[in-house]
Amino acid sequence: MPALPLDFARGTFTRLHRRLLASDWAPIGAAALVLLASICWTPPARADDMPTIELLMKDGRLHPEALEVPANTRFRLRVRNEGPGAAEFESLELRKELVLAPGVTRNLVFAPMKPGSYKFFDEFHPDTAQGRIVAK
Ligand SMILES: [Cu+2]
Repeated sequence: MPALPLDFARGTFTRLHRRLLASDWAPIGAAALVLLASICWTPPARADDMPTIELLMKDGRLHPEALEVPANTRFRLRVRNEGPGAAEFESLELRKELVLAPGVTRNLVFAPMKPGSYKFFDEFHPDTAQGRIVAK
């Protein structure tokens, strides 16, 4: 789950930012912010170069059921759950899972994959929602 630590770092950065600017420690805060920014700010530029693949989950259905992705390339899967209930993207072979409340969109970043077909499913609707990621 490479996206989570980054989001956490950004959130911490934002909170520190607000607190420091509101205090008497503003000059020291500014210096600390520059330091923090240099630590926290590097990864997003790289992250935004990633190809993004879209998956829609809706009431036990996957659209599309076969996701074509570039092989040997880090990519982002953007999953949207249109509901009405919760959905869970799960792939045992890729060791990924992501729970989505109705109406929610979340991202998952995948490490480069060898060419091949990898199964995934909606754990809340395993009878109807069976898909695969095809890396080419
Ligand atoms: Cu699960």
